[in-house]
Amino acid sequence: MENHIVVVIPTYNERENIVEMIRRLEGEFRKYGVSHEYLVVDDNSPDGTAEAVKSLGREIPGVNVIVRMEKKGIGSAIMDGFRHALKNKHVTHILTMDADLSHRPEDLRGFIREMNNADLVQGSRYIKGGGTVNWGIHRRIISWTANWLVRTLYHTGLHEHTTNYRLYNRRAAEAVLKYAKSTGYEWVIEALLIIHAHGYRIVEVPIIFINRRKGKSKLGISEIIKWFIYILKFRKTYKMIKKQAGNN
Ligand SMILES: Nc1nc2c(ncn2[C@@H]2O[C@H](COP(=O)(O)OP(=O)(O)O)[C@@H](O)[C@H]2O)c(=O)[nH]1
Ligand SMILES: [Mg+2]
Repeated sequence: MENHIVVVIPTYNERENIVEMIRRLEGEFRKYGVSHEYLVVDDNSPDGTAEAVKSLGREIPGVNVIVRMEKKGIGSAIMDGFRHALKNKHVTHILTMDADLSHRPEDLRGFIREMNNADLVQGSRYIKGGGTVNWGIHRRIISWTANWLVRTLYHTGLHEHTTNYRLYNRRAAEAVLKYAKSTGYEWVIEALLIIHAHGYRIVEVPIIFINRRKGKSKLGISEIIKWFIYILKFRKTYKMIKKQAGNN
């Protein structure tokens, strides 16, 4: 079957970023000639993000937006995007990215290269060729610690588990839909661990993460604390999924 990617982008108040994001992505996709479309999942952003996407959709074919009535978290937005995208049997892959230009469209190259070699291609700041730009020392320490903790507790052998620049194949996305329960930022870790518990193949490709220049981060201190508790508590569920998936 020919590859067809749906790019799922969750947004909350990203009007200043999303249009540039999709335009740049479109330029990259043109280089690779991979069949694709866009699905923005917006939580009724007061800044008019959804309207901006709709008007872009009149110019670029395959730009779609789902508007949810209230802000329900990044994880739940991506899952709604997955549910919607997978209804179409021609969809072989889902690419997830943040709307704020932190995930550079130019880094798409590595994802396309690996798309048929892995169930999940994880964009990684912590392998050769990857990195972060303009990111505060606090966020660096938190990110480094979380990644170290996940790698150590779950023996993933990976360097990055906490950023949303990822390419899922259909069976990986379906596994996540079946098991994921969290709705906020912890979903990003949960999704990866569900795929890992299945014994599916995960490959890292380098990305340069550029901290947002416009708009505000939605990740606050309470989300960060929830994250760490989540990493510790998920171990029981991880074992259960591993068993159910027959991955011993
Ligand atoms: N639909 C939706 N998108 C969200 C929500 N929270 C965050 N996002 C989006 O998720 C992406 C990552 O959020 P961001 O604030 O940049 O997090 P950070 O980069 O970790 O500081 C951005 O595209 C946000 O607009 C939410 O509750 N609903
Ligand atoms: Mg961001």
